[in-house]
Amino acid sequence: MEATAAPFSSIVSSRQNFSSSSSIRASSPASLFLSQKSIGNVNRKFKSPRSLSVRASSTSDSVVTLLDYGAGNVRSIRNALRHLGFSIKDVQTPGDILNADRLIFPGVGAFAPAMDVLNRTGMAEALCKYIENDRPFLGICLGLQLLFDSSEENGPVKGLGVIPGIVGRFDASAGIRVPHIGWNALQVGKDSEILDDVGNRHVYFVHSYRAIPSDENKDWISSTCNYGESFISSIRRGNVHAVQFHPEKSGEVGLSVLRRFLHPKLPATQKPMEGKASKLAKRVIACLDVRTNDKGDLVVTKGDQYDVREQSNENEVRNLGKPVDLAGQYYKDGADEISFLNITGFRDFPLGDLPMIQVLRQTSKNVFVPLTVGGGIRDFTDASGRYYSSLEVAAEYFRSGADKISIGSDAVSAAEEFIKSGVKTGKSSLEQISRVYGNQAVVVSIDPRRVYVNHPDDVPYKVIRVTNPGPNGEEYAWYQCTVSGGREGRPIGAFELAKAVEELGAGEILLNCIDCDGQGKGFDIDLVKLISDSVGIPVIASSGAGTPDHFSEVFEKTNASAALAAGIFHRKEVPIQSVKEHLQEERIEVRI
Ligand code: 1PR
Repeated sequence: MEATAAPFSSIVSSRQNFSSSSSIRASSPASLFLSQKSIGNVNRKFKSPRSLSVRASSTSDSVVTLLDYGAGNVRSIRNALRHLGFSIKDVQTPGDILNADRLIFPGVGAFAPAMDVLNRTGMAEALCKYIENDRPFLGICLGLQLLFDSSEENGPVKGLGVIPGIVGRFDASAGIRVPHIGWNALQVGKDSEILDDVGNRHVYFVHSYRAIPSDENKDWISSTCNYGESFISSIRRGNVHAVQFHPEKSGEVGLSVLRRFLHPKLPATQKPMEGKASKLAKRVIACLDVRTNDKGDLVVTKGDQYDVREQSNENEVRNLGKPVDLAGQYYKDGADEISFLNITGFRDFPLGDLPMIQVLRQTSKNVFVPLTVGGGIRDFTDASGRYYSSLEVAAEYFRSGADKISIGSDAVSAAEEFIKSGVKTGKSSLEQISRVYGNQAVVVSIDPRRVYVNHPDDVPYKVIRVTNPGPNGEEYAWYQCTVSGGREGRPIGAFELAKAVEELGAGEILLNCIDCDGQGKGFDIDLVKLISDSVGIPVIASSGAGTPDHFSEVFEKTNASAALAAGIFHRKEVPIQSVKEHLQEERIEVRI
């Protein structure tokens, strides 16, 4: 049976609660997790871990204890555990840690606030004791990093000190994009057991910080991964495991990692496969543009150059299926990621009638790859005068199963303001959300339109020489950003916007192109090259895919990290697997 008591996160993150807007507005990362007031309450509730002894395993084999301190999306791990037939007991006191039969710690958010919560609540001490006693433990992502001596993330900040070493940031000057987002294969070293089914299959990473192998920690290392350098992707000593990747987001192979942790005696189905060095795989993303049609149903739609209405007398919104069903299908078909864009979010407040929240909750029950949601993320005051911060909107999306949120129109305003003033106010939705949830959780969606010019000096924006001249033989163009679903052009180019949002904290760019959208003639290579060469964060090429060749073209000619398509998948013209197979034939690394 599922524990009925509220999780630890609901005690410590009551400030994140949807009804407490004012407290969130003023929050810093640490204070978001634990206000002074709530620290007092929490501490009063906890007994000292010293007073508790570790008891022998006695509870049901189908219960797993989860340490959730409320900093992000742990819905996915909950869903994965339920999917595997386990029920969850949430940690509420340090004693719950010490008494756990198996403990999963899916660390999310930043190192410093996480350590702050663990130290203040007595959880740090209980965790160390639990691990010292070689009790079954699985740390995930930050749950691995916190085991080390310290981290440079907003630090140095002291960690739990279980494993020797310092967690540092990936070095972007080595020519890699930071954050490390995507699918990599592992080099599996010593017998790790939980990685027995992984072999050379890819698993999903999303992080900017990593621990480096050294003589001091080599006995702990069970696998490494290569991203510009070799870093620690998993550790194992006795019953203590931790992984830098996200098993709950790594599809079937990730579920097998969890299954093996939960059933340690599971016989090996085959000789454990050896991993091999790999490059970060290029991602293939399925995008679902979602809106309510004229009958009031939430549908997946798809436009031609952003016009989503049929060219019939009725002029209705094109209906290509149901969001949850299609997302489930694309997961089974091998999509590396799924994006939901609430395309009328700019006029309908996303938390107004919660349709996207329901879509996320339902989808995340059965889809174990990353989910991004966008549309309407901004500060908002409703008709009754109630103010909602964009942070609240994002928090609700993360709680409902999103791994990343995507900001469109509001990021354009933030970039315009930043370019004009040269000052980072820290108040834009982009800045606030990336500060609290990390920049890897924030995508900026750009909706540019090509504007041809005769001469590079014709406009004060970045102009490029285009491969195909304009209608009047123009050899140059700039890419004008738009807002409100392409309805309004703004005085800022895609190049200027991309540079500005990277500085403001975006972790990734979703680069659409209105001219190419729905045309099936290929991505705008000029645009994708311009932007992916200009920023150090991953760029997702979007708009125009019509054949598998278009995917290999964009990966061969530009530095895009991922390519996204909608129409060809919705209309079943090209299966996702055909795209993957084609990329493999072209020797482009993908997750199969
Ligand atoms: O501005 O923060 O509310 O976000 C609104 C979001 O909705 C933005 O991400 C914006 O791109 C998206 N959006 C708004 N209107 C439309 C529309 O189509 N009328 N969809 C829209 C944009 C573009 C792609 C599309 C690709 C691939 N969709 O995401 O899926 O172009 O299509 P294809 O493969 O069929 O060519 P905010």
